[in-house]
Amino acid sequence: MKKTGFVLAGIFLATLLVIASTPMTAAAGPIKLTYANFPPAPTFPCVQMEKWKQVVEKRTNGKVSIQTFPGGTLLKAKGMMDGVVAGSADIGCICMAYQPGRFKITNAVALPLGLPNSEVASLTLWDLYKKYRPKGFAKVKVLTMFTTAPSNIMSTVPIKSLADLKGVPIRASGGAAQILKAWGANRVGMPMPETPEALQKGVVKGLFSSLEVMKDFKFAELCKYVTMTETPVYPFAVIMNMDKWNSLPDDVKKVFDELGTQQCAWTGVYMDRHVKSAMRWSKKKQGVTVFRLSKKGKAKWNELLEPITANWIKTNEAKGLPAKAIVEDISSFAQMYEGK
Ligand code: DTR
Repeated sequence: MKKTGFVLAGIFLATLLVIASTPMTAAAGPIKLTYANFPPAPTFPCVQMEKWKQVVEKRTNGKVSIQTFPGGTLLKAKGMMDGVVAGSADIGCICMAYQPGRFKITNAVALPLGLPNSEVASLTLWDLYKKYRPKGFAKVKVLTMFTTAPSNIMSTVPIKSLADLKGVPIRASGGAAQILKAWGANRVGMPMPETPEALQKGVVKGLFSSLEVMKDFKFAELCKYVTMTETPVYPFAVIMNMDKWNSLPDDVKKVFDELGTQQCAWTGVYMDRHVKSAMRWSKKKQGVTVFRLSKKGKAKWNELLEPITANWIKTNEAKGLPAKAIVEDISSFAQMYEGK
């Protein structure tokens, strides 16, 4: 009996040793990556995330598997960048407007420069990033960038003129804040996921954003009015933890890099189309009224925005940033994508 006990113990120990010494790769299935996003699943940042996941898994022939976390379940809007740097998620999607000081150069696309749609603005932003490689992104691998469609005012009260907008509490973040202030609104700042509650409680009487949210967040149920201002866009980035990126095999890195521009363009095209369908739904099913400013009216609204870009250039040139060149590059890149 004693002998059998020894033999059994020996077999057990030997098995343990074999398990412990088996190289990790032998047991490894696909490379698993987590991808965090802050807004709910039906919104465009998450739609593009699912698209990217699907294409990556297909192009790597199942070598990579992406687990997505929409709705702030892994990281929330303001903690996204630091969370990815720290490795709490391998990949994350950030809205740069929520940390305006951190992403100065790329946030310049949110100046009132008249970028016409998400497709043009997204490709412009991506080129801007590649040209300037801003320090704010030095600690992460940037997988892609894109923007929203131009912003408009969605409100629970009709806003047909600057007089109607005066003092009205409207939610907006980043560069859009200055624009609302210039028009005399009472700007209230918060990330998008907090907006439904603020609208419901009447803390704000509207929001300033791209119009796909009328459907994706069902804002059309509360905001029965839209005032077309058609500026500005909001920039986004998809970032990856640097160590995780460095640990990827070259063929996988190649697939991710190849997708950078494609994902940027895909998201722009998706966003522009989705804004149109969301507005058809809002008008037809929710009885939303859209106000368009007259030519003269629009000129007046735009005139109030002129000092914003001029001031941005002045302040940032003084801080050593090539601010004038950045603004010129944005306009000139966009003109190419517009076919001008
Ligand atoms: N306009 C920005 C960004 C934004 C636009 N659509 C969505 C949807 C989900 C999250 C963010 C955004 C904003 O107002 O926050």
